[in-house]
Amino acid sequence: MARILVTSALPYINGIKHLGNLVGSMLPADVYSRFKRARGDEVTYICATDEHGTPAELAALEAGMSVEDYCTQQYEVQRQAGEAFGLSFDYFGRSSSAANHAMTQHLAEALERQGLIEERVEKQVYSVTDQRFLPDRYVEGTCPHCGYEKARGDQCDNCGRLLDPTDLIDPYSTISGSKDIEVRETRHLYLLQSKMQGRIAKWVAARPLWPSLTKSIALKWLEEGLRDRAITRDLSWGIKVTKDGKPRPGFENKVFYVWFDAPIEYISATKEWAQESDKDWEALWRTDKGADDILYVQFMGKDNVAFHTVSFPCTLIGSGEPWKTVDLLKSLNWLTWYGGKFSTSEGRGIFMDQALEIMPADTWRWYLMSNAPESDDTSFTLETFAGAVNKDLADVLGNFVNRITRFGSSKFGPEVPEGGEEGEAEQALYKELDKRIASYTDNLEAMEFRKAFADLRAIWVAGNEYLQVAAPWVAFKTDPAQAALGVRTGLNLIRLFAVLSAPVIPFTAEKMLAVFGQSMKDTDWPKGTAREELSRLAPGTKYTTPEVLFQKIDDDMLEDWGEKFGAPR
Ligand code: B3M
Ligand code: ZN
Repeated sequence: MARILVTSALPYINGIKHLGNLVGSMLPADVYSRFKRARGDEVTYICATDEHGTPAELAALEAGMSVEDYCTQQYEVQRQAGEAFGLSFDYFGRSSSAANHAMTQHLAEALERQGLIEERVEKQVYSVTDQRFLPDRYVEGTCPHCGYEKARGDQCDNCGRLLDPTDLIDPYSTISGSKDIEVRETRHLYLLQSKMQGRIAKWVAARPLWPSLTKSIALKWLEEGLRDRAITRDLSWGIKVTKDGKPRPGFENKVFYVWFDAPIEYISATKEWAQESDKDWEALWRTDKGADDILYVQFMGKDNVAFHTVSFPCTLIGSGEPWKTVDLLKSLNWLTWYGGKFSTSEGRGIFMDQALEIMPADTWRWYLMSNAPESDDTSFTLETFAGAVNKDLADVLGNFVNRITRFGSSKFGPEVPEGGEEGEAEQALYKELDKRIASYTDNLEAMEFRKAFADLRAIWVAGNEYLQVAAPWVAFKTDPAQAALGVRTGLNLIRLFAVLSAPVIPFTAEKMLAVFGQSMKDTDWPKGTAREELSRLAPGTKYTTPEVLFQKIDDDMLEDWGEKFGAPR
């Protein structure tokens, strides 16, 4: 039994997440956690909302709420959406928690003791009208290179050149549109990442298990050379800056940068979870307290990889304390909305709450994971979603369950029937399943989700093909014992399908197991041969006939949804 710590990138607080966010981090982390738990490993899956930074302040302003109240409300919205999607967090915390304040201040002070923090004065754009310093992306103006009028403070989207906000001609605040902006001096804490170059390079080189997308992003940053970065900001909402546990002089109106405190919340949330459930958080995070044999796995979208392969490790390793760092890092590409961008700020795409209003969680989970944006970006369309639901779930899996339970109970009563002799049809089934289950398990282990779920689909198909050949409805007329074997094998397949499918469609898996009065709690991942797995339900086991598992999506529904979500045609 392995001990595994799983974290998924913290969803930002400014509104409910869309399907692209979901498949980019939380959903694959959940599937992996469920798979590992089913195999008997001790998994702790931690997540939280990421609550600091300018976007949170602006979202609260727009909602006409205090930022505290806004975050509390949105936390609850996200927590509920996660639960409705079956995300099996052991703990879902908040980066604004007292625990995270304390841990963030602790780590910053530890870094300072290691000589890795320096106060520096820098110039920054200040909006007099908005009464705030403007992060680069909130300043726009005319590009000095190409004349594009909506160039952002960090980059011109027209000519692609990197910019400094002070390069812009006629700059204005994107918050208010005001041109009443000036450059002011401000003092910040800098984390001296340049001094960490050698240590981080060595640490990255010692992570052989990282997939190529992850590794290439980390190496690119190392090649460019690590740069010192400001870890404080001029904002009021956030974690106060301290020195020796007291407010740091000159930093009274400043807080830590959101990207400094957010990953630290992985630790703080674990600590909160441990306090509530009487567990040992240090055994998960401190290598001097037992965390050296933890497998730590992170999940995130590709835009977050640099922060997790360079910045956060700088914090942990630079502190000089024995923190556990990530072993495996699964990064995902983008899910696009018909080839374009899902967008929270522009409300484009389908959001977690809306998704569940129209179809059950398992249908989305199946579609998203079997089409996970792994090697490339993947385009979401309602049509491909309908295809996955109608073909894979309704025709292949749902229909199988329905057909066999109905036929079996009508001919043999509500118990697994006995009799019949194994022949070629069963042998062929065992052979195919042995191969596929091994491959499926390996692919889940390797977090190759698309491949894994292609295997799972093939496993369901193999069951259907077996029924086609065994044809108990034909055999029944001449050889009821042979028909009983077909039904018994079919019923056992339902149980096996449920166990194998539970990581991705947990709600349906429970319904399938309930047919036999079982639940995921009483089962474990197949260890034996397919033949052994398919004799687990002994003759005489009672069973029921479930409701239709998956409703199909028809053209009218597609049309409605297309309009509702503004799908491009
Ligand atoms: N909140 C993801 C984002 O908003 C960010 C992840 C933090 S993980 C520590 O893009
Ligand atoms: Zn330009």
